[in-house]
Amino acid sequence: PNKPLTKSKPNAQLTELPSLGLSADALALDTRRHFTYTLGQDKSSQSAHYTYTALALAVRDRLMERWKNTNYAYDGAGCKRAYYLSMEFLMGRALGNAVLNLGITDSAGLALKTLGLEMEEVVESESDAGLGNGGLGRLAACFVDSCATLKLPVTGYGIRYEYGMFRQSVEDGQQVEEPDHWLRNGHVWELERPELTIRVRFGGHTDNYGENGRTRWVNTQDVLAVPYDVPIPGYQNGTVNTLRLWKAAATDEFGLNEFNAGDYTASVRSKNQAENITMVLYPNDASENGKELRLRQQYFLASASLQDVVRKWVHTHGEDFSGFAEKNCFQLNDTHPSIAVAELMRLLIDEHGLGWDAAWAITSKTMAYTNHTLLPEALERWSVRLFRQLLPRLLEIIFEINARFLAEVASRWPGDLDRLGRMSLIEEGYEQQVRMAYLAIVGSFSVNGVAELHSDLLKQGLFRDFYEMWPHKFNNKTNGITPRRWLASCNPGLSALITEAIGTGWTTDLGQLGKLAKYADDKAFREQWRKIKRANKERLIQYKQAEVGIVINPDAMFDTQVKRMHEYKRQLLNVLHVIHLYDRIKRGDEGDWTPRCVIFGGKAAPGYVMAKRIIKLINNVANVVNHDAKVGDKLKLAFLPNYRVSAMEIICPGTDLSEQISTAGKEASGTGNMKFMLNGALTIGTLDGANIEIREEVGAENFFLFGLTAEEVERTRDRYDPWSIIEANEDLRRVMQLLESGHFNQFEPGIFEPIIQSVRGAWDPWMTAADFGSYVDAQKRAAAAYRDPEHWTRMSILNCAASGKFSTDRTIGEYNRDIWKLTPVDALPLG
Ligand code: B1H
Repeated sequence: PNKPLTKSKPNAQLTELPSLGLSADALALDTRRHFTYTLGQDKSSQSAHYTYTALALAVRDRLMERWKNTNYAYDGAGCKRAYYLSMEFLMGRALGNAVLNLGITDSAGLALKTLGLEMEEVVESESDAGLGNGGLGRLAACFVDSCATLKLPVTGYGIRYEYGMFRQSVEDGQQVEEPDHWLRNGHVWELERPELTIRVRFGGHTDNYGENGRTRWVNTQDVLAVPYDVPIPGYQNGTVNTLRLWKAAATDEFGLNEFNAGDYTASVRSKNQAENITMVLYPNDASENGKELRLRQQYFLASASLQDVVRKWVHTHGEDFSGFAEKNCFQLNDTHPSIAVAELMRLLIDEHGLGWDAAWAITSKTMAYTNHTLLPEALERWSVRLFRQLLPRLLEIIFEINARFLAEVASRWPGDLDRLGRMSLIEEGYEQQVRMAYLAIVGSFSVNGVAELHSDLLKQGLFRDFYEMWPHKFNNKTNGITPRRWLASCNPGLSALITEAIGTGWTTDLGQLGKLAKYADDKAFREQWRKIKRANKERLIQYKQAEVGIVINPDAMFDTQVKRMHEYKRQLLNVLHVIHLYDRIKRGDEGDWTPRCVIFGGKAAPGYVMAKRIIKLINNVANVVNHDAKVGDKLKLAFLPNYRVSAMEIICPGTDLSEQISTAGKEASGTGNMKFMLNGALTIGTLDGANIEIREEVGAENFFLFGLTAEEVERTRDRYDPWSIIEANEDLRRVMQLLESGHFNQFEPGIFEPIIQSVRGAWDPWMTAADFGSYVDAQKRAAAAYRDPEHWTRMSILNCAASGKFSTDRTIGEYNRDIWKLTPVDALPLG
């Protein structure tokens, strides 16, 4: 598709256009034009989807001109660039974010009004781009927003999954998964770029040729990678960066053998095989997938993205790679794309003729690795056998990297064979495995964790040997969230009040929220603050009540835990507390009661039996609690199905109490904790991940702390005795009795046995019983605080005021200062 015109040269005439207006009139006119001409609709059209698409196209046009001018500026500056390689980008919806960042929220709303439409309704037509599981994918989405806002030349590279995170429904209290065919109604926020297609190899074998014994990888089965570019607008700064997502397509010769052998249908079948690579997102959060197709996806992403960058380099610099490392940096989002280390070596050596040492000098100055979890079940290992079969050339390179690396270890620690075994990129055993995290560390100049505690634990534990060898590589980058989506866009009421008090600066300089602290003592301000929270709670009820079918009292304390379902996150501890509250009501212990609505949301990996059983428990307890007349308004329990980005945009502004209750040492950072804090919720939490830093910022008196510390968890482990804990705690004993009596599963005998066992088991790695008592105490303190609205509102304001640190603008500023070292570049002004 990139065949140039030879006789005529129309480029300038075709592309030179006056810039598009941002007024309501201009937007309304273009929306009508797209509705009529692009989409072929007329006055009989009833479809909400077409009105959404028409407006989105009008907005997209305005992004397009800025996008072009951003690329001109980057190319013209010849600046250093960074690339964020991630298997997940959990973008959510784009329209509201685009109008906010273009500064046309009001005019777009007005434009729709003149057409008889409401923005709130129109945005609902857009499906979430759910190309991620949870925190790791959403972090990538917040990062690209901040990069564009900071005018940094950063490109996101990811996969255009045909099916994103599955849709969750609840039947009989159980999770049911349905495919998320999010592209079904078209996707206006992407631009296919077939002319930039890249070939990715799989299979085959290697052989040596020429006098110098160069290696080539032959007889491969190639797959095409077609880029789809998504615009990433900065906040009202003229910059539009690029998220480039790869789709797999078959080559023309794919299936040719079968075709020539006369088996046409078999040839088409093998075409499907190629396209399978980008068909579906693996729905496991913080645990390994271990499937061949997953390794294919990882290599596909790494190879296509690196080839894309190298191709562009060669286009401007020829085969001189001496300046490559000074101008390019790849940030690996967890180990998932870490095969990039070996792939860059392959490209430089096999395709561009560099020697090993030159190639290694470039690679190890170009790669940077972020670790997101200490959980052993998430540590990626790929069997050497699978590697040899799928990526034989890459395995050779990994072996060579390992040989040279181990030689270095041996010379540093002569005779320390134990250490060699521990640090080897290849794990020996029944079957040899490649340790992907070690490959990432060895090949990178920077290794970072995602919160202070997490980064410390990496150095002391998982990566201790590597820290000893290369202390300078290790650093911390505490996570953040983008204040554009997570306050300006999702909470217009609070945003307006904040802006009225302290001005608009906070949207790009979140530290300015500190100026709110003095308003905590202003009674009139507190009154307004409370009114807005109350309206957001009404909005939450309105959006979600239908889904849960119960009547919710907006004056109750909204106590929310939304995140992936995982044992280490301890949704179970929260349910045990709900059962305890129910038990208190039933036994008449209702003095000084704070009405509460406990809200859960989250998806369980389809194969994670225990997590699914906990969903079932939540729903069964809800069924009993919500229908008990004696309980009434005192306690409600709701499981909101299909938790996702767009749901959080309604949930976090309407929450009073944020549940961040993981077993200390297990949640690397958390980012939901930050969204709630920014929107004025108080946190009940353990000393885990970024909770520690949240508490530091807001002060101990404005945070409900409970539970063992990470150190105590480790120290207590061998002598953990849940039976005696349960015996000694009457509240917990009664809760366990209710559970064990089958009170919540009268017609489903035994279904909660595995959950009961997990609480009672001395092997319980999450130590739920150990923290129950202090959790109940902290909940009591929260309930008491909530009964004093002036006091609570004060703390709510102080939480928001102290959340400035948790902007991804700060996080990305640190990545840039310490790792990428890019210079911001202004987009060219519009013509
Ligand atoms: C996080 C993952 C993750 N850590 C494997 N690790 C996956 C691992 O599909 N997989 O194979 C998917 C996801 N996700 C999360 O990252 C942490 O648990 C959070 O604590 C952290 O806030 C988030 C962002 O750093």
